[in-house]
Amino acid sequence: MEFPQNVFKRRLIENDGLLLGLFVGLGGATSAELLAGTGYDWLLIDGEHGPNDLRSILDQLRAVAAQPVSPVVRVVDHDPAKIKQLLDIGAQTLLVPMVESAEQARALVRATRYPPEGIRGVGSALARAAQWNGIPNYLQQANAQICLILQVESQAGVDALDDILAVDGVDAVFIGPSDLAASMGYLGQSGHPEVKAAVDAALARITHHGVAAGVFALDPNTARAYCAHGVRFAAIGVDTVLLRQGAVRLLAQFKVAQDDQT
Ligand code: 3PY
Ligand code: MG
Repeated sequence: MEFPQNVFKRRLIENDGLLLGLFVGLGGATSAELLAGTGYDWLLIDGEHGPNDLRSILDQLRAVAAQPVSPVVRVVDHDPAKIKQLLDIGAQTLLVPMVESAEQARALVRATRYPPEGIRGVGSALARAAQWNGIPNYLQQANAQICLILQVESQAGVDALDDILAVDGVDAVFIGPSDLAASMGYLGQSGHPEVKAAVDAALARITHHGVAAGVFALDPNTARAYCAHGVRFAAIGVDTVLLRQGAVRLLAQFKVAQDDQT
């Protein structure tokens, strides 16, 4: 059995264009499977805000595995034990929220690597990631296939950005405008000019540092403007938002048509 290559990491390294992604927060395998066939480069299975646990994330990883889309799993916190479980069920690319220091970044790198580089516990006989020891030399190959994305989304994180970027093993840094806005005193106003300027500046710094930059923006014009800073991967939608907007729009359209007839 071959070791599954991390396509997302390879595409970042090879500079394979702008990778467009969608946040998946519905928490179900069927919706994840449906979205996996819609043409996005990557899907974020959201263990931070979505109603997910280890089993629902496992179901979604299985559901998207047959499609040419890269799953990225957002962890709920920095706990190395939870990170270990996600790696063991087969998540290769992790997005870690709320990173605010180089010390946290170093601890996260270590949580995702087997010794001597890190502290990941060894349980490959029990791990889907290793095909339950069906992949020869899984332990020797695993570290190289991990893609670690750190999410900077607070003023403290932005202040520590240069230190975080200098940490070996950080594959990418993703800016979260919603939490950044909140920490800047603009709760619910991620489109505020000062927030946008902070996002612009952070993305430019990440790119300047030679690290892959990522960002989240639901407004297409804002997303395009952010991407001008050399952004390598952007989340441009959320499944829950798309579903709700579609339902509301259909109802409104039907009612307008009905009113026109009367
Ligand atoms: C944020 O904007 O805070 C997010 O976590 C989404 O990227
Ligand atoms: Mg956030």
